[in-house]
Amino acid sequence: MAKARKTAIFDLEKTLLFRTLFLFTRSGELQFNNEHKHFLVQDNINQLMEGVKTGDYRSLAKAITLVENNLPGYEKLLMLLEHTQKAQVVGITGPPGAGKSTLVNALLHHWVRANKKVAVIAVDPSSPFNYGAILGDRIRMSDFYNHPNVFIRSLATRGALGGLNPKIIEITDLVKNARFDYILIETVGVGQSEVEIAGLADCTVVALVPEAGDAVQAMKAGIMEIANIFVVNKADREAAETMYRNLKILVHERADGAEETAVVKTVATEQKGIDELAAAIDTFLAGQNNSPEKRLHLLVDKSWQLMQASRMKSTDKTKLKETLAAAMNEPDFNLYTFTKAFEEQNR
Ligand SMILES: Nc1nc2c(ncn2[C@@H]2O[C@H](COP(=O)(O)OP(=O)(O)O)[C@@H](O)[C@H]2O)c(=O)[nH]1
Ligand SMILES: [Mg+2]
Repeated sequence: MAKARKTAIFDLEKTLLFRTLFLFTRSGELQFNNEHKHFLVQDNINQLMEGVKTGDYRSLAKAITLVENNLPGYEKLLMLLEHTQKAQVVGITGPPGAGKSTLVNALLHHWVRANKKVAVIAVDPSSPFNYGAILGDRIRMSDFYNHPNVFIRSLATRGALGGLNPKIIEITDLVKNARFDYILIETVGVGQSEVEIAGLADCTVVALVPEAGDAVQAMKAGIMEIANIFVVNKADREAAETMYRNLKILVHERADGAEETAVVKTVATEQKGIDELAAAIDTFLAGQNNSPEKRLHLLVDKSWQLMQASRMKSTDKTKLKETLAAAMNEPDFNLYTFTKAFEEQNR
């Protein structure tokens, strides 16, 4: 009897301990939930947009949350966006471990010193800028979490094709309205994402490391298409010089007499080569021809993607998987009949 009671008390204590721990670790989410309620109660989308446009980071963070999660009012918010923004969107992509996050941090140092306002959107799941990272890591990896000229937001990829957040177009437009000089988007290069980031960014920087020589050969064609600037990071390593020379040959061959793609050597951890990189970015941005045709092409692309996303909104991939798992073993299974039926049932 006594033993049973003791166990019961112990269980209660354990439960309380876990509850407290749970609440503690999830406090970020709790706050986030309160924000949801806040939206629902006040429905002050106009006010929120005003906040975004005056550069209030809290408003911007809330607005991104609203759009990222399709919360009530997000469509209205998007329709309030203006298209006269000056922010330049710079994409940084490359394989995991190339030093993209470190480069972002180094560029922040450079631009903040020049009194620029910079937003960072990190879609790299392993980025130290990512929410998931423990606090200590975030503090160690970025010197700018509380800097007035810097806004940092990380986004989950949410299994989107190509490793970008499915709402990246909308979120980038939102951040553009908050009057930054630069918007840096860090994405890990996984096949498609380099291509997608190239459509989104005004300038795409591809970060590579000396050891990536073979990888470059393998993905040469695709990567040459999208890179506006190559960075050979970790130039403190021996193989950097070879990598640099090989890249120079590649860009020279490709240019065929026209302007060559810049190749910059950096040691991001030591802030080396960052002035050159920032200069290369500005040179590229200044030399870009913003022809009406190019703009039209990009807008068509964006609009197309938005429509696609909106049409697929009611399609739940988990449910698709479950339904398919049951159907695929039927002797008369046919993917086309199945898909049509699934579509009709889930309209
Ligand atoms: N030796 C050296 N290490 C670097 C350099 N830049 C980044 N690193 C290190 O490489 C690792 C991966 O960097 P990170 O920025 O997280 O790479 P990401 O995955 O591309 O974002 C970290 O341990 C960095 O400290 C560099 O220029 N030289
Ligand atoms: Mg990273």
